[in-house]
Amino acid sequence: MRRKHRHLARRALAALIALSMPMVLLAAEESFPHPDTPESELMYKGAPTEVPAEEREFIRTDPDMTQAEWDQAREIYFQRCAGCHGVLRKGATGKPLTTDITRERGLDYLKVFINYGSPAGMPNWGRSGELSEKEVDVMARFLQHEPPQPPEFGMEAMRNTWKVLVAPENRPKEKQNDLNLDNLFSVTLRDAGQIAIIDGDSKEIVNIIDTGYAVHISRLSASGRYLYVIGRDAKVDLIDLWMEEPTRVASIKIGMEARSVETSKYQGYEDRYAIAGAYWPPQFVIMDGDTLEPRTIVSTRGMTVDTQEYHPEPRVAAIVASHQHPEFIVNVKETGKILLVNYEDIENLQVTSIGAARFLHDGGWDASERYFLTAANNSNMIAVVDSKERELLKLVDVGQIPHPGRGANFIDPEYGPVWATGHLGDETIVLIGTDPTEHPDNAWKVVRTLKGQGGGSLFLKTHPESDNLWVDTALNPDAEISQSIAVFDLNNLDAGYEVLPIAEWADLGEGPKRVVQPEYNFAGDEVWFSVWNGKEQISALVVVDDQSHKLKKVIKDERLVTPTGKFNVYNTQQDVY
Ligand code: DHE
Repeated sequence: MRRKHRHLARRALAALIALSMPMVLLAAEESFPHPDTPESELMYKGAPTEVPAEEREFIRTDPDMTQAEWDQAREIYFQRCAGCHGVLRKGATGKPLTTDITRERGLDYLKVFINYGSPAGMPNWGRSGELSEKEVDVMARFLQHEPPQPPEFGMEAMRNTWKVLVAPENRPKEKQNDLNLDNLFSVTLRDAGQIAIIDGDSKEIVNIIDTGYAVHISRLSASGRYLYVIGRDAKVDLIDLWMEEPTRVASIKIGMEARSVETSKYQGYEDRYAIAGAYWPPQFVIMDGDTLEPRTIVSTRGMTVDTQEYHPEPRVAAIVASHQHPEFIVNVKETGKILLVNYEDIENLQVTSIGAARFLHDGGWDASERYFLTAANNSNMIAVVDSKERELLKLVDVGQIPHPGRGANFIDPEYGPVWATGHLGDETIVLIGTDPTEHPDNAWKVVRTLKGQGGGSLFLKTHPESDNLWVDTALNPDAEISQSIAVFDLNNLDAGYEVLPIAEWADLGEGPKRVVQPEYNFAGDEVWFSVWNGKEQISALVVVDDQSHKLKKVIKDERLVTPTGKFNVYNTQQDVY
């Protein structure tokens, strides 16, 4: 058993190195026996915190490090440690590392800790060989200094980065291309800092557009004309799909690190506003939808939901646009609060704060688009918000580290309408009842638990026209599992799942070839998967026929570097999932 574990660990490690996610090295062999932190979760925290060196102003408070050591340590900290311990070291999913604690522990203790890790999930950086003896020593000294704080990023900084490349008055008055916009896909090319626009009908690449560093997600304006893309470097790009060739028409940087962007969807406000949430500084900004002109910035610093202590860097995670009120719904991760941000009068902004649970991350709507279901991932809960009544309905206990993406809505033959999530930490897929009117006994309860291929699941998807539920296991350490997909028959959930070898179908040769994020086409009769390989390796998109489960097309092109998220225009615009 232990040997198998090690073997898987080795394979996972090799795969992730190839995916150029430095932090994943924490998943080195010796750290896997840690009982409380699933391997897949350690991998998921893998992406570096990207605060460009020139934008960091550090204050050194003690003289016992040379400038070179200081620079090296802060780089290592931001790349490897900040994701768990927080930029300010006040603790997030990892423990606080403030100087009152680190100085009391002292140099030797810290060195042992960094070398050997802990059962609570701290990786064994030294033993795994990821940090040299010298680097462990530098880090142990660095941690006893006051944390260097990256600068704030207020209105002046934002405006300095804001560019309107094509003014609204110079844009087309009607669509200038023959593209079937409803079936267009925006595909994240993660390590290239680009997106690919792909025609879902012909499966041809329409064009490749440069965006931010390690692009994260795309979202659509309510009309479907404007595409918004955000990078981890907090750069937002606005793309006009009506141009002859979809082109960037505005861009802005809204901070130094970010993951989420959304647009106003309430009747009368279509395409009016965009909102982007930052990890650093902890804030969100409301912008004009057609130019990205920043209008109002709101800090998310504040008290945690449970202990009611101040948290200095609660990051903004998922944001959705309410269909019931002119509001954005903003997940604030570390404080565990869900903010309802009313955009009727952004000069006199009204923000309602709903206490949910810590570690809010991703989530989506139920099929009626009234209830927002969102993961409080390290709390192992799904929070349910009634966006009409503007209140928290329930915190539902689920499996270990739920990760729904936006989730999947369908009708369970026995329990009625449900919304489903998979988990990073275990193999389960839970179905939560979402119909308090016709099925009140099942509402906001786990009505069914399916067993999938394994942990490390990031995304699952179905479509109103489909009878299938597709579940990825992209971060499972077993290559066979991470490179394939499980598909459940929604009419016969007890039958288990079929496994399709998506990566094998792509026939790419070497590399980790993780199969990630199912996404439907407009008609709901095709499912697209990314086969996410290393930056220097060949990746692909694989299109599968939803009904027959047969391979329809492999889209292979040297420009498709590390494809991950795919966003069908219509489904994203209409919140169909
Ligand atoms: Fe994501 C969504 C944060 C790593 C692919 N990711 C999100 C959202 C957040 C988030 C807050 C929800 C946005 C919204 O709905 O408004 N992601 C983070 C991280 O903090 C984390 C763990 C580490 C990091 O440093 O970024 C992380 N994410 C990843 C990846 O490694 C993935 C698999 C590959 C990649 O491209 O980086 C990845 N995240 C995605 C995708 C979505 C996403 C594809 C959108 C899913 C959807 O269907 O909407």
